[in-house]
Amino acid sequence: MIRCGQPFTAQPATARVLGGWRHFTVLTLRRRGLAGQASGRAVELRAVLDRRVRPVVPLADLNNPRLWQPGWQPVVRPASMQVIPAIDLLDGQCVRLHQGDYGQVTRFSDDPVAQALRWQDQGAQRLHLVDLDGARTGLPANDAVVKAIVTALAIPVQLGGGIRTAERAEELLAYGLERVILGTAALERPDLVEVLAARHPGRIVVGIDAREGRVATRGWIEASDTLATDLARRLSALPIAAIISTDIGTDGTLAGPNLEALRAMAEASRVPVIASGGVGTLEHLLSLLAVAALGVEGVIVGRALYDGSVDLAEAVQAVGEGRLQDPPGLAFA
Ligand code: AMZ
Repeated sequence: MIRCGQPFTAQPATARVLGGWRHFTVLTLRRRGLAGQASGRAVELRAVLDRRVRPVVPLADLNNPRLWQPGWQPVVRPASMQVIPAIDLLDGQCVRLHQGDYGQVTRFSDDPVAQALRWQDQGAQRLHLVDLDGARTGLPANDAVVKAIVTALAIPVQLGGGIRTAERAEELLAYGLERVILGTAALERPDLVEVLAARHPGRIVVGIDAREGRVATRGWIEASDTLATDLARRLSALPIAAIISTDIGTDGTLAGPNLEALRAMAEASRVPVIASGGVGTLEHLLSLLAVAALGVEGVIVGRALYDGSVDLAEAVQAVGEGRLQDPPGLAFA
C-alpha cells in the first residue's frame, strides 16, 4: 500500500457516486481490483472537503486524462518523457547537421521511409520530421518522402521546416501529418499561428530555435533580438499543442541538453515544452526527467540515435511512460 498526500481534482466519472468536481487525495493504491470491474488495480480516494467520502476507482479510470481538471497533476504518475526520434530531410536524404550548419552535413540514410519504420519498430510513439531545404529557402523540397513516411507509419508524425503560409500548413495537415511546426513564421507572423491554432487546435506546434537565448530563423541563418522565453510566453496563450525548444548551441553536438534554458522555457510556457538539442547519452535523457514536472513532456533525439550512442528501445524503457525502473505498484494502468 502506498500513501500519497497531494491533492488533485477529478471529474464526475472518476467518482460517480458523488457527481460534480471534487478535490481528492490518493489514500491508497490497491493492488487488487474491484469485483466485477475490468481494471486489475484500483485507487482509494479521500475527498478533501468531506473526509467521510472515500470512493474507490479502477486505476484505468483514474488514468483517463479526460477525467482530470486541467492544471492538476495525477499524483502517483512518475515523471516520464516521450522520446521522439528525428529525421531531418535534405534533398530526399536523411541527414544530421552540426549546430544547424548546412556546411557540416552527415548523411545517415538515403531511404528515410525505411529509417522511419525502424524508429517505429523500436518503440517510438511519435516521429519528428524536418524539411531542411524548406527551412532554409521557404520552399518545400521533400514532400514525396514526407507523404511516403506518413503513409507507411502507424504512429503520428509532425513536420517543420519552411511552413510560412496557412495554405502550406493546411496542405501538410491534409497529407495526414498529425502536427505542423511553425518556426520562422511564429516570430515573423504570429497572426498566422493564431489563425491556424484556432482552425486546428492541438495540431499546431511552435518551434522556438534559440542561440544564446535569442530566437533564430530561416534555417538558423538569421538572428533576432527576441528572447525565446518572451516568444514562448506570448504564443503559448494560443491553443497550440506544444512548443519545441531547440538550443542551437547544443544541437547535433551530443554534449547534453541545456537544462537551464529548458527550465526557463517551461516556466514561460503555458503549453507543454518538447526539448530538442544536445542529447548524446541515456544519462542525458534521464537528466531531463528533472524538468518533466515543469512541463517538459518530450524530447527530440537525432544524431545520438544514428551513431548508436543512444538505443531508442532502451531510451523509451528508461524515460517513457511506464518506465521499467518504477515499482509496478506505482505505474498507472
Ligand atoms: O538545422 C537547422 N538549420 C534547422 C532546423 N532543424 N533550421 C530549422 N530547423 C527546424 C526547426 C523547426 O522544427 O527546429 O525547422 C523548423 C522550423 O522551420 P521554419 O521554416 O518554420 O523556421
